[in-house]
Amino acid sequence: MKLSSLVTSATLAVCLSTPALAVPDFSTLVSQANSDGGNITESNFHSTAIANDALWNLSGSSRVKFKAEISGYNNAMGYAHSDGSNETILINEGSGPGDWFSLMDAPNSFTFFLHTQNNQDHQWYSDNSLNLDGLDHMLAFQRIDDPTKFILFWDDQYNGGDRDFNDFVARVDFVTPVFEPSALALLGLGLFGLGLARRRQS
Ligand SMILES: [Ca+2]
Ligand SMILES: [Ca+2]
Ligand SMILES: [Ca+2]
Repeated sequence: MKLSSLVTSATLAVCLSTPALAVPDFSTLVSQANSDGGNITESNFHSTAIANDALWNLSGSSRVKFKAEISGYNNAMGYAHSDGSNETILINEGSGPGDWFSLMDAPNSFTFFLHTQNNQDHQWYSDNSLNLDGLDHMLAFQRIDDPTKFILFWDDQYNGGDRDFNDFVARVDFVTPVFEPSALALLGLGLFGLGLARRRQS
């Protein structure tokens, strides 16, 4: 075996054995955002990210505000239609940390999106299926005293990057995530329907 192919195999083996980077816990996310002026009170939020954060509906006077950014790229955030079209930017890292911006022009069932000014000008969506790398780029944590209020943590790098989820942090008020039944729930519903049909027949 040539040295070059040995090196290639060794590199491949190292790459394959590198474990996926762990997503930081909520405490870490909050303290990092606060080190950049985020001003987030950790105890106000549930510490586990919600499972269904792909699509959202308006609920009252929906609004967003910029919190923090720890990233080498310039990022801006807004919303898009559920298919990723009609992207509209509302906030960026230059937005005043206390300034709210209205989400009221967003359609129902919209996806949040992050525009990353890197060489490729990547667009990341809360709906993972729209992402070029198919990965999760946004975590949403719900306020304990108000289920329509959330804090969003984004990761802006293609293909996983460092998975630090502090590349853009925003608050969002008066929105509700669109419920997406899991595959298991759908299977359960199907079996339930089958059971009903059998009962009717007998
Ligand atoms: Ca970062
Ligand atoms: Ca997500
Ligand atoms: Ca990152």
